[in-house]
Amino acid sequence: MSTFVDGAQIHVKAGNGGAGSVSFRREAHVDKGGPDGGDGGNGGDIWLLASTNVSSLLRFRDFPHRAAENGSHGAGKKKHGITGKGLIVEVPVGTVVKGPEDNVVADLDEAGKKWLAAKGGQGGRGNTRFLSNSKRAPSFAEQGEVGEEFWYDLELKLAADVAIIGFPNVGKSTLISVISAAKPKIADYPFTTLVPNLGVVHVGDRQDFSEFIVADIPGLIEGASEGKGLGHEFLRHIERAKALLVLIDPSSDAPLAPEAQLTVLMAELGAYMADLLDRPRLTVISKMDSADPSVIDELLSQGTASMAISSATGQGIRQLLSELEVLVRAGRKVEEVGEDEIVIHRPMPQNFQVVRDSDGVFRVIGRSVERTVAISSITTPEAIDYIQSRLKKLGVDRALKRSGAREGDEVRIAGFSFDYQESI
Ligand SMILES: Nc1nc2c(ncn2[C@@H]2O[C@H](COP(=O)(O)OP(=O)(O)OP(=O)(O)O)[C@@H](O)[C@H]2O)c(=O)[nH]1
Ligand SMILES: [Mg+2]
Repeated sequence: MSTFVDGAQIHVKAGNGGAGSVSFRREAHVDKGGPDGGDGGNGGDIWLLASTNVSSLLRFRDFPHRAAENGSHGAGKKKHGITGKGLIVEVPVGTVVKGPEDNVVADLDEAGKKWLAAKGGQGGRGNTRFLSNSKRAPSFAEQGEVGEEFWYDLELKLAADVAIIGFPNVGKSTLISVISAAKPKIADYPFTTLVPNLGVVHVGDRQDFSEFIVADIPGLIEGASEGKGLGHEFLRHIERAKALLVLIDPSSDAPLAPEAQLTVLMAELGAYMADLLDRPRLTVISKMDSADPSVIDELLSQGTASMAISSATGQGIRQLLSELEVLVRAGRKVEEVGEDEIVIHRPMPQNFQVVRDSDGVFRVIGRSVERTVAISSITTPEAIDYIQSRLKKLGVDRALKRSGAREGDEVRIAGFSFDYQESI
């Protein structure tokens, strides 16, 4: 519908991988059996999922942090650690995710679209994995990899699920102020509302909840479809609403009788856009506290409206919300037909990079190299040998040389610091 933009930040922390274990078999008569340290479990991933259960980014503003579980550590007897539980974070359909440079990294524009926001760290390999002909008793294992951690900006162009329609002064703004956190201007004269107000309505409890967005728009009058009153401008905001809530003023001082209000409103909607008349719709009597109960009974029994409410006393509001929820769900179902779940993976950079800091230190950045140095007992000569030969294989030596590293220069990889040696 409109240009209302909801924004929030989310912080995601995927689970760390568990550490690999250093362990040796205990066998009778053998001093030290073969290595039997199991691998650490992988950390849980965090995914964002476009879901129609949520309509706004409000929850992230209150609490932006989301974390997945860590993998557990490996153990002796080749026991592998348990994979950390991943997390699926539901976001409203239409959420755009932006990275640190304001670049769009995901556009979750269809229900069921999923995006990997933070990858869990891989579990470290246990010492069993380092067994070779030359290394019969490897005394080191890998640390688990640290899970990815990011801040993202979330943006959502809000579209109303329900548009409240009615004559000026019928109580549209009062209603939205009662069912949502919206605080529109309310006054006892027509055309108080000049621009639409959106409000997020929560139904249900924490575990089983749903949300939908309601738009309070300026009042409509006869001729609105031709531009009278606040006219056209605001009918536009009704176009994409999934359901319509029509409010009728039953009081004797209303400018038109209830049936006539309904007739005029329907005629204006139809004249503006014929298929608005096919939209799921609920017609409700407003301000029931201020009207003669017999008038209300009559309107209900003759089918002019299906229920009555009072924003002043709260009568009928709970029932109204559950009826609206049903309408919104039905409207959303129609939209979702035929959609399959689409999974988008974010490619992880596998290469490494050598950068020179202002203090002259060479830093090597990249997943594969950082993983290599993540060995638990990096102090054993054996582990250092392993790291050196592995870094050489990955081409780190050559890359450092090309970047101008000289004998004795400091090289840092993921928090470890080495002296560069030409010969390694
Ligand atoms: N007694 C009673 N008065 C109500 C109720 N709801 C709204 N009103 C009053 O009706 C008047 C108009 O309310 P608004 O909510 O501003 O009406 P609106 O439909 O948004 O009006 P416009 O923005 O001009 O189209 C205000 O004086 C409200 O206090 C109700 O349930 N009972
Ligand atoms: Mg209003």
